[in-house]
Amino acid sequence: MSSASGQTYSARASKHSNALVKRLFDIAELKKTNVTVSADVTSTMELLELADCLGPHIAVIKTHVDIVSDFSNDTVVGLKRLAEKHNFLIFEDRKFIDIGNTVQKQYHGGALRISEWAHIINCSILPGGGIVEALAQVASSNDFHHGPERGLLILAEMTSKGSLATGAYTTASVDYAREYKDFVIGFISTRALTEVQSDVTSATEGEDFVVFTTGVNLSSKGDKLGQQYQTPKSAIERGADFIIAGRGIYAASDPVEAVKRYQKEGWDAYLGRVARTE
Ligand code: S5P
Repeated sequence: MSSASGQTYSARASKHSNALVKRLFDIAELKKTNVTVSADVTSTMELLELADCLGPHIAVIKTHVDIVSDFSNDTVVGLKRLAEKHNFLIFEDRKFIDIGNTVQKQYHGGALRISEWAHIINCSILPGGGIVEALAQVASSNDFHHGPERGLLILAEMTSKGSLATGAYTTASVDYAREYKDFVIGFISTRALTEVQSDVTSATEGEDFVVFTTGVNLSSKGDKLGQQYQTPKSAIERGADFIIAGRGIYAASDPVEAVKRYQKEGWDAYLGRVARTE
């Protein structure tokens, strides 16, 4: 596990050079939560209701706005308002995976205009480093200085059965993160990756990438379509800084009671990890 994993969120915030990561760690510490809810619902009303009732207990809301059947400017305005009200960040899980010229248009324009409202996005590095360069160019463009602070997570591993995001792909994810470390804030992965051995790059002093782990569920081991789950505790012990849970929270009979359980289990596991490193 990376050395950063053993430190508190506030210690990491105080040393981090990236303003968005500082803010993320500050939110975690202030609200005592490392939960990202994956709000995979299909209408604006459901999305905003979830964001409002879960808001006090989450650090980040993860969206798939392309599954929201009535997506419009109201969806974005509502989400932004709730992000301010409850102090959480917005992560659009669009998983960009194309040539640079295409992803620039997908990030910036189209019907979704993701760069105008999402603090965090993610991409696969299957197309090579050009995808990261292209997204970084959009994020730093002068056209967007009015938008939110922005950062990228590299999809370095996947939780689905038979995933090909392993081995050389995962190592290359770490290499690209290091190459573009001003824009890449971390990884979607099932574990801390900074000790991955690479022939191309090595960790720099104080390297601190944020690990978001999906496939987290307290009561299920997986679904019929290949999803594979671990618990919040196991995810944090393997190096997750933020746990991402979808159906375990939003599909529970009482999502607020559920999010509180994920919050407590995630936070206790984090405190345990930090205490063991002291
Ligand atoms: O490897 C991955 C990467 C992601 S981003 N596995 C995943 O499940 N995800 C996303 O996390 C997926 O798209 C979904 O939005 C969420 C998991 O949802 P759950 O209902 O299975 O917790």
